Amino acid sequence: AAALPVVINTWAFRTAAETAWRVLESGGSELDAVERGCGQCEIDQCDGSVGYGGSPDERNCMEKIFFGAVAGLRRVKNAIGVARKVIEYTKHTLLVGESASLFAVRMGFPYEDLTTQKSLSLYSEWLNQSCQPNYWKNVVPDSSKSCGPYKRPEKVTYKEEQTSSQRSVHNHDTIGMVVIGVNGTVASGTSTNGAVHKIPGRVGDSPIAGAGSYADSTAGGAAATGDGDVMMRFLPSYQAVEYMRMGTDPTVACQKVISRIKKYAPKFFGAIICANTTGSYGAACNKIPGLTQFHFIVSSPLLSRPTEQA
Ligand code: SD4
Repeated sequence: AAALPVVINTWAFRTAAETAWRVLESGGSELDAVERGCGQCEIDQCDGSVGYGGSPDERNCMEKIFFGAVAGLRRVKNAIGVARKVIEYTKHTLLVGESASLFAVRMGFPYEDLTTQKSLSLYSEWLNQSCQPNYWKNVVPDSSKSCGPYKRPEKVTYKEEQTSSQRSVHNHDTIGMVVIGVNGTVASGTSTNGAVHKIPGRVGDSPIAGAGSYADSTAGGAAATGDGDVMMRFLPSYQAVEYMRMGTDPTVACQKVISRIKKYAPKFFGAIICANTTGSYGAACNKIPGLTQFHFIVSSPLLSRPTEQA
């Protein structure tokens, strides 16, 4: 379908889609729509894992060649709002960690505890499952010992790197959104808590330009979700936009991006959405057990209300 404007977002995050659409209807810019749409997910804690009360976080926000992102932001809820301030008030692209939080505070965002009952119980459940290697590589935990979180066991034996994703496919913790305005202006953004039980310091794909999302008003926009540790090596959002620039149909562009990653990581968990400046859109995912269908939401004048597709 091609009619403008178009709002497309990852997963069945309906309130985000509706918020972004309302922003456009009331005369807001494409970037406003992305910021408020993704921001709605931060408020709603979409799927229990975007926004506060999840594991540490990362996000981004971009328009044309403007890009602003924060990663490893702590104790600030509205990360995509902070990313927007990076665009508006700085010449930088990416701020990280406690210093990013400090920047947020200087911009007037509240600095607060983001822990919730849910995040506490997620954490204590995980603590009780002894010796989970999680994101460590080449480590087989010694089952006779309790490893505790983030501790590389003293006694290690080596094994092949896991090719399958360690992430649960039910762990949809990223909203990615692409907005194409009536005049073809493109904006995109993401917000996520990243990977659950990650090694502190980990930054995923979401706040990285061209990985988590990409937007270019001369071609289109794209946003990715899934195993960022694998996906960010391929800059999938940039690749999808470049395919569309060459005239590739958005669905085919998404499929090509996914199959390229698949060549190197056959079992990776991930999906991508994209839309071009005429309003045509597409999506693709890697079909793995547990993710046979990837849901996303499209809003356009051709659809009476935000429509979930798979
Ligand atoms: C990450 N890409 O930090 C994110 C996670 C995600 O659905 O998209 N989950 O790796």
